[in-house]
Amino acid sequence: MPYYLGLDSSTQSLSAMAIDPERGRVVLDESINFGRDLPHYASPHGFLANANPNIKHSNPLMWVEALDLLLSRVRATGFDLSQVAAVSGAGQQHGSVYLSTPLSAAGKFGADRALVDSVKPLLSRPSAPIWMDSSTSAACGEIAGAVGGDGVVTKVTGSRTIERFTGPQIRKFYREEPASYEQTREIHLVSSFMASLLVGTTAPIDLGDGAGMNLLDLASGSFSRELLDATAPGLGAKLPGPVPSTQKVGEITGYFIEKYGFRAGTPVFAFTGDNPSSLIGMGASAPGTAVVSLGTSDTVFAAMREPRTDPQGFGHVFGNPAGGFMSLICFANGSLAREQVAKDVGYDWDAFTRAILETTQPGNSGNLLLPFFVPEMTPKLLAPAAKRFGSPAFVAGKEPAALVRGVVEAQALSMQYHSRWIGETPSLLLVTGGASRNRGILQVLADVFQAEIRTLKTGNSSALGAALRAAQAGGAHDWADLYARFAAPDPDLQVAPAPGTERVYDELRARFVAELAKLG
Ligand code: ADP
Ligand code: XUL
Repeated sequence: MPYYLGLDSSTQSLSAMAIDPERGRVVLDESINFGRDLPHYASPHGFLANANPNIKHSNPLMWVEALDLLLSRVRATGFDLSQVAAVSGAGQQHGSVYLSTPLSAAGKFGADRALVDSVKPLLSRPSAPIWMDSSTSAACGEIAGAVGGDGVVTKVTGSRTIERFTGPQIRKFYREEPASYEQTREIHLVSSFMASLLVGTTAPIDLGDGAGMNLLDLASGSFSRELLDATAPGLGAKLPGPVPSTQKVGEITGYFIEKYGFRAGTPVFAFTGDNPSSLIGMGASAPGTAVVSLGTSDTVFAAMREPRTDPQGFGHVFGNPAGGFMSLICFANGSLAREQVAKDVGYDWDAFTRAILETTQPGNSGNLLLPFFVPEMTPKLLAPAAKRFGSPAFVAGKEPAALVRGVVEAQALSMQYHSRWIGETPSLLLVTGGASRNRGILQVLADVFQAEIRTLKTGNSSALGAALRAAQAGGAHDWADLYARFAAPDPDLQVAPAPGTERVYDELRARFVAELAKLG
């Protein structure tokens, strides 16, 4: 005792993890899968179907209902929430929630009814655009144009204007639904929205996640007046924050005390983005360690030694919750692309792994695939481009094992090629996310990056990072101590590059890059 609780509101699930720092133990690890546990939201992968592949929205009420369901499950396990000394959390980045009544003016959530019934009347927009959305190119152009170009946006915010980032998403809403925008009094990121629910009032956006909005001036740590004006009228008044990631944003509200047994006065610390939270959960908040996260999206990130931006325009600078900044590059074709190939060839994950480790060889006998099954942000492709090159049988889609290796090799090549700007040539890569338990994928990463691969025992580094942040901010534990107890690499899992693979992937990389260039 005491325990520290971290919540992670990700694309496909909401998780709760609690730690006991004194004993160095994870004492709670529960999850709600939106598709499986809340099927009435018709979001098998956490987002709503849309005929336009560039539009990806979720119903924010699904996240609200998931919070009630998660906490009732936690209670049902017998876990005593009154032992929780502090809470923090994380959310999928960039997504935005629009409210006609600020949470600070909404009144108390009644414990006599479901949270979702109290929140529903507050929304000014029924759906929330999420990070997978790529429908805002016009808004990006307008914002960049108004402030003197993407060079200026990059200098101020660490990223050029990016379709999935919150500013362009807000501008699109303002342009297409001006009356609803006018009615909107408060706009949240997923992270600050979830924190607001817990404290029953408006919780501010933190600097870690706020940096993914195309609105934050990294140098001053405040929203840029020029970018606010270029995005939508009156926007500054609708955005709470930004605040440092270590800030207390309130105390747990009566609803959760009455319903689930939290202790009155439990502090809640700012929620951040899932990637900044993972940086902490991987024990990687000091420069020198690169992390690959294989979740719904694949990301590569590292704490920054010095300010730098991606000359190709795909990478980003976010706030490091432990102070300073982190670099990140994100790939939309992550787990869902791997799942698509597995489904197409009829393999489960075991067969998928065997296809890589037993049936095929590094370099895939010269077969090469472009892994863009859905619109991609790195490189920017608004239309899918899953092309195959190599033997006639492979091109015809008739070599199941080679297709499996093909998608994983191409994703690893793309990650490595597009993360060169980060300036770390890692000899050690820490890997996390749902797919990090797959030995086949880890071996390909080791071979392509020519780096040793380690994972942590805890697969959900974003939820763990949230629990560690609660412990650091709420319990005066220091990072080094927490990392030693919770973020040490799994001693049983260590994957090294196979001999001879460097040359194989130098050749394949050259072909991959040449095919990418042809996509324009
Ligand atoms: P997110 O946090 O973005 O919701 P997770 O990190 O929880 O995502 O990862 C979920 C994904 O992990 C699933 O979509 C699934 O494709 C993938 N996954 C789970 N187990 C395996 C496995 N053994 N091999 C490869 N991928 C896996
Ligand atoms: C990062 C990004 C995704 C989301 C979802 O820029 O868009 O990684 O945070 O996990």
